[in-house]
Amino acid sequence: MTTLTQYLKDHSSNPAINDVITTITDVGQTISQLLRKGALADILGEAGNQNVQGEEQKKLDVLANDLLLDALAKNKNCAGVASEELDDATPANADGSLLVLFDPLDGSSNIDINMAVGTIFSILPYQRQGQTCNNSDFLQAGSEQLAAGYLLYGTSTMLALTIADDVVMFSLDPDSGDYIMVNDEVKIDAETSEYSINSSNYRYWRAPMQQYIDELVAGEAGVRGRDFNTRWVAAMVGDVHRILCRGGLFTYPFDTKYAHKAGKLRLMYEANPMSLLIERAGGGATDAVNRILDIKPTDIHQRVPVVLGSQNEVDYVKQLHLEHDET
Ligand code: AFP
Repeated sequence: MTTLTQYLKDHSSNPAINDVITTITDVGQTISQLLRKGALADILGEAGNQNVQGEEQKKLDVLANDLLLDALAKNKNCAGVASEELDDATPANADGSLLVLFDPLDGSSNIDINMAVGTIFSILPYQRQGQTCNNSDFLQAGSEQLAAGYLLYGTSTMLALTIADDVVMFSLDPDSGDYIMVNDEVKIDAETSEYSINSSNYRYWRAPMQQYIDELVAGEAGVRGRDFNTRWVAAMVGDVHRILCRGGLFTYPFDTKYAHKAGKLRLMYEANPMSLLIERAGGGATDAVNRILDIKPTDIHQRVPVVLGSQNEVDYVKQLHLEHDET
């Protein structure tokens, strides 16, 4: 039985990364306990204010954010934090070598209906040790990430993590508080017949994405020659977890629903960490055409269209977009 602590000792040569991951997963245990209490802990419902995204914050959004922020501010290896819930980056310890970005509670619209939610985190190098960090220090491409992962607060609490070339999964033992390894080499099949998309946005998609979904819906009678199945958790962390477990394609594509948004998902603390996990598990992750991990960010809250999962489907979506754009 391998614990997270043992795994980090055996597979990570950077004690600072081990320390920060331990801080994040310790807070994850507290968030998991709070979620288990649910309505009994008076933590459900709206917090009564909006975040930088203009989204109504849930009480647990704020609580999870504050728990992570407080814990990381005390971690000497953390130079600063960027959160979905905060307008700007928060400096921590100037001598720290790491920057941490997170979505403290992804899928928070699921909280009040007792559905899966999660914490997504990304760890970047801090290049200006000794100086107070600012937003621009975080604007590094996803390929620069030193580690990434998520905690999924589902029927059990699970951790997916990549610190080297592979992806591993742990399950939290609520009795001991240990994260116990349950998968030491997560791999995604290139082929799949399962996809995730919020189809109510169909009329806002670009033509090649409409064509792609039309072909999946046509199933065996259409050009794809086989039937497909859909799943939509409405929490990226739940859809990505399913894909890491059994393959599939997840997309929140470019849409014209809100003119000023390229898509709904955020690059720095949703798309980048999830793309690193998916690629290292053998899948693909693009904005429909370009590799997400290559995108040079311009803002810590910028949004990006996302197509990720089983490689053959990610490639086919890219092919349809390139063919359409060539006509
Ligand atoms: P919330 O955190 O506001 O619930 O949004 C979750 C999310 O960013 C992502 O996790 C989901 O995949 C996606 O939004 C769901 O979006 P729709 O509510 O438009 O389906």
